[in-house]
Amino acid sequence: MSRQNIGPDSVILRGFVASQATALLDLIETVTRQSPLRQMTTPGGFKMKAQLSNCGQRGWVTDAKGYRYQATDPLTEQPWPPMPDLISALARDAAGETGFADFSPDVCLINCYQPGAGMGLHQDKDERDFNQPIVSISLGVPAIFLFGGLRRKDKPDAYLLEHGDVVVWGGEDRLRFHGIRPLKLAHHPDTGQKRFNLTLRQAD
Ligand code: MD6
Ligand code: FE
Repeated sequence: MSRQNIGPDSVILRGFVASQATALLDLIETVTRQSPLRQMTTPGGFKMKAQLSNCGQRGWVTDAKGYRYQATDPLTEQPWPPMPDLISALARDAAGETGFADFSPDVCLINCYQPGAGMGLHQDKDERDFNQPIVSISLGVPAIFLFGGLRRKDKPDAYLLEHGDVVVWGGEDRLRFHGIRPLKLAHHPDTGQKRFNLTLRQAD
């Protein structure tokens, strides 16, 4: 494992979950059998390019009414699948490693990217307590993560995120704009052409 600081309160922990990656992919498979990956629509009427699902007490959703966290999956009208212990434990360890003690995630957003899919620059600001960090786990095909500033027009830095890498960010970086460049066509032995990203938060 190696550590790369990307901001005053943000780090990339390279390979932090490499030895649990296969187990994590199996858990994603289990969760998404119950709450399938789907493309959601933004309040502005655009279909998101990444497919998403959630596990945990609540899940992040977007539709014509806006962005929010809610306890039920709008597709199944059932509660989201519970967050597997391995996922919450790894997120807590990664946060602790970075100086954020007592991180206790209640939401795990699952994003799935196919070749050509990316995510535009955005801020994560639907959570209640911005003192809590976000932990982000990358699996499968590598992607370029864009990490900007507090203003949309600030030029982002670009970092490669690979299978098993974890990003932890919070503190003064918590509201920085960020995104994912459209995924290049590539192959990973465990995921084929796809990239999965888990983002863990304490939303409530
Ligand atoms: C992704 N991640 O890596 C998209 N947000 O696929 C995010 O939007 C993100 O990685 C907040 C914190 C970490 C992230
Ligand atoms: Fe985000």
